[in-house]
Amino acid sequence: MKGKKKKILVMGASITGIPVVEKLYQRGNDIILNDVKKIEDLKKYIESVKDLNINIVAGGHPISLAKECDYIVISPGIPLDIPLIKEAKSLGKEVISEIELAYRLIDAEIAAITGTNGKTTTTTLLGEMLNNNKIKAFVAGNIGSPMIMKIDEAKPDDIFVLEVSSFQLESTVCFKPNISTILNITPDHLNWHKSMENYINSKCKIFTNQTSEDFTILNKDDPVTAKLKNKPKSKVLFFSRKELLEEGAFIEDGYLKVKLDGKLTNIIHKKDIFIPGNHNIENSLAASLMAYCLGIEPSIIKKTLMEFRGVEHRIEYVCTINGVDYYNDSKGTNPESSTKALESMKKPIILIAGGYDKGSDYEKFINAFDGKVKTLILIGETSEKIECEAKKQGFLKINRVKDLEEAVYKAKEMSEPGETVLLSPACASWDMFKNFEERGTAFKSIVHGIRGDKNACKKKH
Ligand code: UMA
Repeated sequence: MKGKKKKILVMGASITGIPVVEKLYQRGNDIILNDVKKIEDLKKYIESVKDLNINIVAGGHPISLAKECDYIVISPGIPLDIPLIKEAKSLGKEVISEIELAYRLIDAEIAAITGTNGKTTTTTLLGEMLNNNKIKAFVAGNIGSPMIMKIDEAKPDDIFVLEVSSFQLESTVCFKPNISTILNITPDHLNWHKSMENYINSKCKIFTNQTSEDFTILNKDDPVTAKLKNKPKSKVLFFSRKELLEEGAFIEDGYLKVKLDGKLTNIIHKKDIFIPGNHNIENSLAASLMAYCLGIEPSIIKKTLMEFRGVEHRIEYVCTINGVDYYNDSKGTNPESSTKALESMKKPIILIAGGYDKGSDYEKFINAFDGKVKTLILIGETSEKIECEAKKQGFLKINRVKDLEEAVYKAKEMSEPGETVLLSPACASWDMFKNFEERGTAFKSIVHGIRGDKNACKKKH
């Protein structure tokens, strides 16, 4: 791949596809860039490659492209069962994801994190721990900035800290992190993967190529990941919030501790971890164990856990207006993630939920309202489905509104001092927004608009 010029089909002309085109073109390859959207709808992204001598095929995925290329680099959101991909595979052409391509082009170490929930927080946290220890960490992947963008900057002593999704893992071949973590696996993206088994298998690809020199970290409290112990060929370590472990990371007498090679190390008392909620204790356990395995000083791990303020769009405090706290949890894109957001809130909640239908089940999510949710405001495609489930469980304080703006104004009208307005949709954003970032940013801007002054919000942190 490094030497000879190839004809490469890059599928998807967006966040992933464009830097892939740039890197492969710089290396002297012939590129076909293909996207289902019409050329006029791709303007924003293709601007940076419009002057390159590449072939852009827009408006569909013609099957004939399979014959023309040597191999395909596919963006994560493109299904593998479309005719063009099937044809390429039947012709023996490789179809690889961008993380696979980037992996083949670097020498640096990789710490990779997957899981249904907590990926972004754990990835960011680990990146901070490394950088605070003066190790150059490139934080990339599903978090929003593709790994391929950083490959030319990375030196062999640097580390990539990658958030990887099941979509990205599905099309890996040789991808081998030095340390991998699966935080948890609960039903998500089932309309894409078709079955829970396929979803679990995609996640497991994170450790498929690891060897006895590598580490795999798994959550002992998660029934799915707890059972994966004997699958990796690498050294498996567990973390647990609920059990004391012979080896790994756990909580004892309120302290987050790491035990490795018989040595027990106290990291921090859990009350000193800044980010709230039990799910963040789990994220902190995973990040601390990964950092410890990578040789980071316990004092640096502790300092980072005390100072880390969390990730944008993930239970992000926005401001307080008339005694009501506003939180943006737009990253709550499935019921489990939003359930965790509900659990971490202390005050009565006016909840804004609903969005794109990924085929999720909302029973446990509604069950987690547990007297804490005062009113539910619903938007998007899943409104009816969530309303039905809520009513089934006897929760009747429901308002269905047309969009996010109306939802925020309704929430303002219905809230009282001492309460919290929480956007945590339990659904993807794709029915009304480009992505969860756009949804979260829109929420914050509407909330700021309520005050009439962006800067008037009293910052808590
Ligand atoms: N496209 C086609 N044919 C299709 C489907 C899409 O041509 O059948 C085109 C679209 O027209 C568009 C392009 O593909 O131009 C979009 O590609 P993409 O959907 O792979 O998205 P990117 O913009 O490249 O962003 C992707 C991830 N998106 C998805 O996995 C859906 C981003 O994760 C990620 O941050 C980015 O790469 C960088 O790695 C987002 C996400 O929602 C945040 N991820 C899911 C999640 O976290 O649950 C997995």
